Amino acid sequence: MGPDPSTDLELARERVMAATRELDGATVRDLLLDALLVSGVDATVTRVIMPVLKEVGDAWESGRLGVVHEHFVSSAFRGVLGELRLPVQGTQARTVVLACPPRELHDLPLELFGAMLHARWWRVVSLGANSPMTAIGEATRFLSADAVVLAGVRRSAFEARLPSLARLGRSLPVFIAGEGAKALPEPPHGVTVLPDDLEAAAGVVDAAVPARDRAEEPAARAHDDSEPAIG
Ligand code: B12
Repeated sequence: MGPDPSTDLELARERVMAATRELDGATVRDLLLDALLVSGVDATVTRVIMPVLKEVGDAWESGRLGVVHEHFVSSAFRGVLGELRLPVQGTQARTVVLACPPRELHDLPLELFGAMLHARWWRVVSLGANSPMTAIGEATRFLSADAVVLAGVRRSAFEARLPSLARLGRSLPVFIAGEGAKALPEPPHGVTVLPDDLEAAAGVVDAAVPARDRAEEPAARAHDDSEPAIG
């Protein structure tokens, strides 16, 4: 019998947390790349990266870890995610724009979500934190994007943007996520609130926009059951 992958991920989580306390970036990177290669993006994000992010966030808030750990973990995770982002090409690739609305700085869960969409063969274009709504609209038009996902912790991040969201929702599927999105009494027409669970949310976005040309392109389906290569 081979090793139990769930035990391995539990161990990886503990070791990533320990390396974070030590500010040991090389070990964090090695552990995460190993987990990604062995267990894939979904499992590594939901079972290792998110729990560590939560633990560091909570510990930072309560003063058990310093601001240094919060900055370190953000930067280390972004570095590893960057290494994953090999270009997704081919006619069946879909394009998603990710962004946080103006004045919203909590972008890390959204970046992790991007990695999960990338693994589902989406070309992910990330505008990051504090993105003007005009820039988000411009990016979706320029890229002929298939979907846009916005995330925010505070309800005000979305509340002040309802007309822009509704306008955007008339031209492509718009998804909003995070505590701020869930706190809206009612999202505008054309805008869907995603569940907290990143895997479930990735399923919702993935199902909303079927991959193009799949039936017509049997040769291009060689990668179908796999994720884009990890660099
Ligand atoms: C790290 C952090 C920051 C970092 C952000 C780093 C980054 N680049 O993301 C920095 C330092 C920038 C920051 C700044 C601020 N923050 Co802050 N921050 C946190 C902290 C400690 C952790 C957040 C985190 O990443 N958690 C880990 C993730 C995994 O969990 P989560 O955020 O709960 O997300 C879950 C779901 O909401 C969902 N989800 C979230 N995003 C997305 C996206 C998608 C696509 C999907 C599908 C799901 C999803 O996934 C998770 C499921 O478990 C929290 C407190 C805490 N302990 O959580 C405060 C917190 C979020 N911050 C808060 C505040 C108020 C601020 C500040 C205004 C000032 C301050 N007091 O610190 C500023 C400015 C914020 C701004 N203008 O946007 C408040 C928000 C309260 C509110 N609802 O209004 C919190 C809750 C702290 C508190 N208790 O007051 N912050």
